[in-house]
Amino acid sequence: KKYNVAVVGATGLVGQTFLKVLKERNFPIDNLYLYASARSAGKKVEFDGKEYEIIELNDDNIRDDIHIALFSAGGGTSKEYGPKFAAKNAVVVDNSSAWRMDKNVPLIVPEANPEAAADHSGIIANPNCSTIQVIPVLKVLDELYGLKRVIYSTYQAVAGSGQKGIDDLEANLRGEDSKGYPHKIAFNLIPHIDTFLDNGYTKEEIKMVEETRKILGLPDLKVTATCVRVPVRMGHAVSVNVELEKPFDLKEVTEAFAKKEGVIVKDDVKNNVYPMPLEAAGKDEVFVGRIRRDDSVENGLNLWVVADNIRKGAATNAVQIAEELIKREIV
Ligand code: A2P
Ligand code: 11C
Repeated sequence: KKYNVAVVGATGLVGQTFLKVLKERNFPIDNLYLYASARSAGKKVEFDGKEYEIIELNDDNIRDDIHIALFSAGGGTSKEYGPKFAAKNAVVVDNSSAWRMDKNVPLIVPEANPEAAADHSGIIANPNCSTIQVIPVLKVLDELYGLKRVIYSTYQAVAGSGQKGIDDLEANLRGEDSKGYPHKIAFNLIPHIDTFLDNGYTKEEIKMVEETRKILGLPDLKVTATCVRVPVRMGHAVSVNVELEKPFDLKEVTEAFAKKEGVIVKDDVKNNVYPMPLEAAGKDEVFVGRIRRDDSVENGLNLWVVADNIRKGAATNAVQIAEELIKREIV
């Protein structure tokens, strides 16, 4: 069976990667509808050797034969148009933060909670990129030993800000100031992603906390995060400090990660092998290394997790969710 698929935000960094990933995974597409803003209407985009014309997203252009709609056109667009596509019987897989914490919206990382897809009411949310990449690894630990507390410190690439982030890094390297970031990012670190809240945390940090709890189904899990933008083009890295409920064996942990679908262990420090953004970029898996005990607490573990934030962190995870919908005959 083949499906009618819509991509909303088809001209963007994530939208273009949706198309790449759909093609690579041989997604069973019957008709493809590519939406973007009025700015791009009529523009031609290629997919699988065929040219498609960009459709302007407005109320009159929402087709009623769409089975699956992949959205990545900003939170405002998802808030407004997600329900409108769902009302026309499409299942929306939304990459924005608009719907993630809505209790009627499943938030899914297929390596952890694919079964949540069954409870959708037309919209399924794709988590934030920095959250997605740590979940497959945490899921393994939760199943084996139980999670007690998690501390994240992130090192996030400029591609997380879309094309404008990449443009700022390149402009800075030419000596120019940033247009989007509040400071220069080249040769710098900015401990500020998304906006600040009254409690001194950024929204990005709170997203990591809340989304981790929701996806793992652990509403009381102790989690905290510090999120930092780094002058890396593509690929987020996260230092993850975990306290487990039960004692663990390091070799057993490493073997369990290696067995987990979608996770690749890169941990051979004698030969300088550990995950890095340059190697993770362009890949769909999550890479984990620097696996070592934290002796400052009982059952403590330190990990270093890297992934392509536009692939596993956005497009690939969303397409995997769409594949689950087909596999589970939900669509
Ligand atoms: P457009 O190219 O027409 O502006 P990125 O994350 O790389 O900035 O991409 C954002 C994507 O979301 C683009 O495809 C962009 O289309 C699309 N987009 C932004 N605002 C709207 C809107 N109001 N309606 C439809 N698509 C939008
Ligand atoms: C970043 N994580 O790296 C952000 C981008 O909630 O989907 C994605 C924001 C989101 O800047």
